[in-house]
Amino acid sequence: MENEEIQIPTNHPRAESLRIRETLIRYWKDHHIVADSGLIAHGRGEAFDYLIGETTIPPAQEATTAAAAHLLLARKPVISVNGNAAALASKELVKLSHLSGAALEVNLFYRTRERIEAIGNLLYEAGASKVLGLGDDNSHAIIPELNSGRRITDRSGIFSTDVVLVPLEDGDRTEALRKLGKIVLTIDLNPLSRTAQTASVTIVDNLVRAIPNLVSEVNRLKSEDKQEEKCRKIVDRYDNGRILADALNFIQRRLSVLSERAL
Ligand code: PTJ
Repeated sequence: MENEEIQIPTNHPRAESLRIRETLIRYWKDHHIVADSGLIAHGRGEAFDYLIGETTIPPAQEATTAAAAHLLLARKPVISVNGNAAALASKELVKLSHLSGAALEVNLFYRTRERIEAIGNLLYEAGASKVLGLGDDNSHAIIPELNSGRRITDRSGIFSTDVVLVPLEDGDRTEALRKLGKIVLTIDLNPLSRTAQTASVTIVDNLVRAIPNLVSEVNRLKSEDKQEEKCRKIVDRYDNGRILADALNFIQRRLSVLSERAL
């Protein structure tokens, strides 16, 4: 967590969760970075975070390793940044971009010029050397079959990439990107969402834990001997259907234990 000013009592049992909420509200109200619906989307995410125990579960760790391997194997990786991701993890996203060589591109569902510029500025303040998606019509390329603002991509970024990380996504774009033959990596606390179900790699975890974990995994894999061979093995072995089943089974088992305790 970063950029926070609001005073939350440190001994409050939900202090961290409240801090995250306050950060999102501030980036919605004061900076116009988070969309109105971004607050609602966060609430849905929080509910699923409760179900997994607000911790990184083993299937998320495995998916994180696979996502890191994909980023390192990619010809031209891109990290797609929306309002919630920028508000919650701008510095970590920039770190991930520098470490993995992935470009940062602002790409919004609720697209306005004001939000695009505000998110671009936030990423530059966080240390980005280049941010795509801020340009004029000449740099745009349209993803077919999409109606939301997300269809407008940067020709040299998401449109031409082989691997794209799309945290907190809507299902339509994930499907459209997969149809274009791209490897789609996502971070989504809801293992039942269309995004989670259609992505190539789904990290069922909170973005605030998942991005720092991705940074660590990219760092670790980069320091390994025979990095390419190891990354190739990781992605070849990876099965996203099994990871989603494992995440759902984790929730099921946890709820069983909790319901027995409640008796
Ligand atoms: O900034 P914009 O204009 O691109 O809009 C961004 C939102 C998030 C509003 C837009 O993409 C949207 O409406 O997304 P959805 O369809 O509500 O999906 C968001 C998904 O992210 C849901 O499945 C949530 O459970 C999940 N989610 C929410 N907060 C987090 C999260 N997953 C991981 N970490 C979170 N902090």
